[in-house]
Parts: sequence; structure tokens; C-alpha cells
Amino acid sequence: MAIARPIRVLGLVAVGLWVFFLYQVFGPAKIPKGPGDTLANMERDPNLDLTGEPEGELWRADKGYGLGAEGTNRINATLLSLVRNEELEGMLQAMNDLERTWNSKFNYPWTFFNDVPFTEEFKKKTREATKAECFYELIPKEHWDVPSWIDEEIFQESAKILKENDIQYGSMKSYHQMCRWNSGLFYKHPALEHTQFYWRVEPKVHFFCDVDYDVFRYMQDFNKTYGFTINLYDAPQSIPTLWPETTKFMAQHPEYLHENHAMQWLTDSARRPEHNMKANGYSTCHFWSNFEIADMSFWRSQAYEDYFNHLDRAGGFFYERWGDAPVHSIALGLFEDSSKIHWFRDIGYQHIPYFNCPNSPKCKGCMTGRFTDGESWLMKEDCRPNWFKYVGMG
Ligand SMILES: Nc1nc2c(ncn2[C@@H]2O[C@H](COP(=O)(O)OP(=O)(O)O)[C@@H](O)[C@H]2O)c(=O)[nH]1
Ligand SMILES: *[C@@H]1O[C@H](CO)[C@@H](O)[C@H](O)[C@H]1NC(C)=O
Ligand SMILES: *[C@@H]1O[C@H](CO)[C@@H](O)[C@H](O)[C@H]1NC(C)=O
Ligand SMILES: [Mg+2]
Repeated sequence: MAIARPIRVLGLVAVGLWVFFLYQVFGPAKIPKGPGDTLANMERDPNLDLTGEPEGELWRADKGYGLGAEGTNRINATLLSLVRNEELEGMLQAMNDLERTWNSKFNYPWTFFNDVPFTEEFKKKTREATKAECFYELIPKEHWDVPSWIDEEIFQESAKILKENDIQYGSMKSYHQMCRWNSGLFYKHPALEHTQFYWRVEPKVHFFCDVDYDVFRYMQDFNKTYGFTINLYDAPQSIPTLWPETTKFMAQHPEYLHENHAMQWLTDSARRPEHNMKANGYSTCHFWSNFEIADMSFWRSQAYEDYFNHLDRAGGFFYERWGDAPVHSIALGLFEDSSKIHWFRDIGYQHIPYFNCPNSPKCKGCMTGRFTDGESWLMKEDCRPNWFKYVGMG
């Protein structure tokens, strides 16, 4: 009996799908055995090794960290959050984690920023989540508004392209404003004029490990400019001209390149050649800036000021979707002594979908050495192997 061709094709497709289904269910497990399994250049995830505190003299909470005037050992620093009123629950959760593991011992103030006024409820509930002082700051219009040289029509056209490329939040204008503010404006807020260090905290993040020393003081005493926990690849389609603009800038300002730069980390093409190609020469490796503990003197330097202004004029915060993470990271990798960038391996941290989870009795609630609890293909987004290879674990 002759079977019509379209029916035969359909039959074959059905069989194919069935086989695919069986393979999905019974095929080899896709979950990597451990983080080290899938990482070239990183034989074993260092988070599997027992982790203690950084070496050297650390400041403890036994004295000088009481509230108000008793806190004579606290340095010039704040916890810092840009957050929306609607994110109150997530903010409280993040605060509770950080207060429990660290800040209830050291009582650093919290400074909250918003592009609209905070509600009384937001202020009341966040104040209840800490013994420390809380400040609520409105972002000046001229820091948040889309700059005059950005063309609305080009922005709308670009947003379509970003959407076609599956770039998350590509068409959400406020997301672009947020990235620009976090890149080059937050540290210019008058409320931070007399503050040097900050620890950035986003709603919904988690902290897992007890930290028993003053991390700000650690930054200051050990001459650290920037501390990170997670180091990732970025989506190249969100930043096609970021590196070309950077190269142009560096041609005008070769004097800004630090002799102990991290250029190899920024330009590596060995591990993910297609990322480097699509980002026109940038590896896309960056510190994941939803966590950052840093010295604002770096952002306030002439080199960074000039770099940010160059990028801002180039328009990529709106016509592409440049994030503050790659912008901060490129600047650090070029202008800063890379030995001043510190991996806070002892701070257990999660922002969906990635973790930093050390092997330490001080940690609870995360799985040691786990990098992600998302799909296993996310494993390849880990750029720590390159950071460790080119710069180290300091
Ligand atoms: N006040 C305010 N905060 C924002 C806005 N957009 C983003 N944020 C904050 O900026 C940070 C990053 O935004 P988020 O939505 O978490 O982006 P993601 O982490 O990249 O998914 C979070 O702390 C948000 O609360 C905004 O329009 N207004
Ligand atoms: C804190 O740091 C800021 C910015 O670097 C500086 O202007 C201010 O004088 C410092 N304040 C104290 C008390 O050290
Ligand atoms: C930090 O820098 C200061 C001033 O340059 C220097 O005296 C000190 O030894 C440095 N400390 C460390 C731990 O590198
Ligand atoms: Mg977030």
C-alpha cells in the first residue's frame, strides 16, 4: 500500500521526536559532576578547597563597632542599594542575609537610592531590618534622565535589534538608565561626597557565610580598589562597539594604561573565540557588579571620568545595552593595578542564577563549589578560570 509522501515525512518526524525524547529522559546526565569538570584551565574549582579568611591583620568586631559614636573603628564606607519601592520584599531578604552574616557586627550605614521618592513603608521596613543608620536618597534628574544627545528614534530602532538578539531588557529604557547611572554617576551623588568605600547590594541576593572581619577596613589596609565574587562572560550582542570605543579611547590616552593591567583577561580569545569575535576583540569577561565592594576614588579618577564621558558620548548605553559590569571591568582591567583587585572567595553569594559558595564551616545554605543552579549550559559563562590564569587568586 502506497503511503503519501507527506505522511511518510510526518511519520519520520514523529519517530525522530520520540527518540529525542527518550534520549532526553534516559540519556547521559547533563549535570556536570563538579564545577571543575567543565572548566578548561581550571582543573578544580578553588571553592572546593577549604577557605578561610584572607591573610594578614584583620579588624574584629570586639570593640569600636558599636552604634553611633562608639563606632570609632568604622571607616568611611556604606552599604549601597539602588532599588525600587516595589522591590521592598527582596530588599529586606537581602538585608536580612547581610545583616545576619556581617553587618550586625560592624553596623555600617545603608544608603538607598531611587529615581522616585521612597515610600514611608519602604523606609520603615528597611529601618527595622538593621540597627545601623539608613539614608534614603533621590537621584538628581540630571543623573537619571536620558542625555540630550541620545536620539529617541535611534533608541527605538536599536531596541528592536536588541530584542531580535534576545538581549534581556534591551527595550526597557529604565534598564539602560540604571546601567548608565551605575557606570558613571552613582558616586557623584552629593550624599556620597564624604564616602570612600561602598558595598553594592541588590534586592533578592543571598549571603551564606559568616564574615567576622571588617571588609571595608580590609580593602583600605591592603590597598584594594575593587572586590568581586563572580566573574562572567557577557552577551556579546549587548556590547558590539564597547571594545572598539575603548580602543579609540586608549589611542587618545595611552598614558592611562596601568603597567600591571589585566589586558590578557580582557582580550582572551582562546576559551570562547566566538565571544571575542562578536564583541570585536573583547573577551566579554567581567566582574559581576551586582556584588561589588570598591573604593570610589577609582571611579572619581581623571582616567575613569574621561573614559566614562567618552563612552557616554558614544551612545552605547542606549543604542546598545552596555552594562555597568563590563564598563567597570574594562576600566579596572586597563587603568588599575590588577593586584588591587580582590576575589572575596570567603563571601558566599548568590544573585540568580550564579553562586560563589566556598568550602567553609562558616557557610550555610549553599552547595559548596556550585556555580549555578540553572541549566548546565550556564557553566560555560564562568570566566574565573581566565582571571585566575592571567591574574591570580589574590
Ligand atoms: N530605583 C530604581 N532602581 C532600579 C531601576 N531599574 C533597576 N533598578 C535596580 O538596579 C539593580 C539592577 O536591576 P535588576 O532588575 O536586578 O537587573 P538584573 O540584576 O540585571 O536582572 C537592582 O538593584 C534594581 O533594584 C529603576 O528604574 N529604578
Ligand atoms: C571620606 O572620604 C571622602 C572621599 O574620599 C573624603 O572627602 C572625606 O574627607 C573622608 N572622610 C573622612 C572622615 O575620612
Ligand atoms: C599600601 O600602600 C601604602 C602606601 O602606598 C604602603 O605604605 C603599604 O605598605 C601598602 N600596604 C600593603 C599591605 O600593600
Ligand atoms: Mg538583579
